[in-house]
Amino acid sequence: MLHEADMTDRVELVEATGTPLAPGTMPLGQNPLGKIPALERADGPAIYDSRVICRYVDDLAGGRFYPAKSRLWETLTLEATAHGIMDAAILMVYEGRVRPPEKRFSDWVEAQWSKAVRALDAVEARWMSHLAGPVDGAQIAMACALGYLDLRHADRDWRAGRPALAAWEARFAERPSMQATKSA
Ligand SMILES: N[C@@H](CCC(=O)N[C@@H](CS)C(=O)NCC(=O)O)C(=O)O
Repeated sequence: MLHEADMTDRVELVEATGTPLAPGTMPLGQNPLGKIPALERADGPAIYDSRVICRYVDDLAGGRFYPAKSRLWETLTLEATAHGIMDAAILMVYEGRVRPPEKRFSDWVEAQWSKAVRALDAVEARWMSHLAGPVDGAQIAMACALGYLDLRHADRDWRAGRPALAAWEARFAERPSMQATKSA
């Protein structure tokens, strides 16, 4: 969102790592939930949760990425869908990375993946016309969620059976914002 809004020069990025069990360098002072991202502001308290931060950045940049009603409700619902995919994908990662092997619960991991599958199928079936419209917060969130699936769950092959979404992602991934923030 910072890249799309042309605001990168107004923000300093600070690295943070941690998990629910070991918060490490997570910004606990800025976000009591111990999660990233959080945004420190010169003119007020820190704000957190990427949806809140995106709205804030968009507001500063002129409000291009959250359209007027009634499209706004679509944008927010599709954005929430992307966040749901990411939340499920992150919980799957934590199950493998944080939980001791003898306590891992594969049914629970698969249940999380089922959420992602249903959401991806819904996007393929019902949301392609929205994705074809003007770039908005939902499209940015969806592209990030798909990028995260490629990074952490490539073996699940989210593109299989979803040609429209796969084609959309390939085009969106060419945007300079996505190129500049590609996960290695
Ligand atoms: N809804 C939040 C989710 C953020 C999130 O889950 N961030 C992960 C990134 S690794 C995190 O900070 N996890 C640490 C934890 O859950 O303790 C957002 O969009 O900002």
